[in-house]
Amino acid sequence: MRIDVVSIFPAYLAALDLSLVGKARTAGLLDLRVHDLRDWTTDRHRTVDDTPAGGGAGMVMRPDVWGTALDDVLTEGATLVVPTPSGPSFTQRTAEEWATRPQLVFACGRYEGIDARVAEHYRSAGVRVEEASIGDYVLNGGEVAALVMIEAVARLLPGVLGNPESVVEESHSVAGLLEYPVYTKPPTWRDLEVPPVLMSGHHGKVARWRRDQAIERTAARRPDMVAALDVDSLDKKDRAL
Ligand code: 6GU
Repeated sequence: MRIDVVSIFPAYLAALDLSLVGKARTAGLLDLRVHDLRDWTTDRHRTVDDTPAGGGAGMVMRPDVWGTALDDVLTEGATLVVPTPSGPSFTQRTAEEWATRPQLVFACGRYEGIDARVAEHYRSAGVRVEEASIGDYVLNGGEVAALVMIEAVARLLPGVLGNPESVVEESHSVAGLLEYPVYTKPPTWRDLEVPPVLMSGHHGKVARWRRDQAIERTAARRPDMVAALDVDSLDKKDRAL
């Protein structure tokens, strides 16, 4: 898969050299290219913004600079992602869907955002344009949101995760539950014990305990997810919620 990021702060994306995403790049599983939007400016001051039409506070990113940049970066079949707090929510389902696309191009806006004609133009031209928010809070620009979305997508690419079972386990989050708590050695630490069932070697009991914990945790922390649970996904031994 190819991922391009266009930003006026390309240094924000340096973290993508690290960890799992960095390894995916080195292994040739991910072709990731970070671009400086100012490379497409033509004036002496490398201007990317201007005052908002209709007045008001802040600055808006100019469509002409974005247009020349995106014309250069988009390839056939590309998805243009515009991170914005006013977009629909980015979820694990979004990540799964985007992981199947040939190219994702992230257009990271700053200030009050990118002139709305940019998204409109590429949509009319037949490009898949996806505005997306990573949560109900406001960041200073799309870069950190792009980092979040890229990591969520990259770890789903074939061959990227060392252990594909950890993706399957998470599809418990497909079943709509939070993950159960995890433990390692030592068996006692500061008077706290690893739950004895996990030391029992009884795989059936361990699986049942983990599922109970996942349900309890979800009920306590995310009642909204319990309300949305598909009844058919529950087994007879699942506790009354
Ligand atoms: Cl995608 N961008 C910005 N600027 N703020 C956000 C966001 C995105 N998602 C949540 N807050």
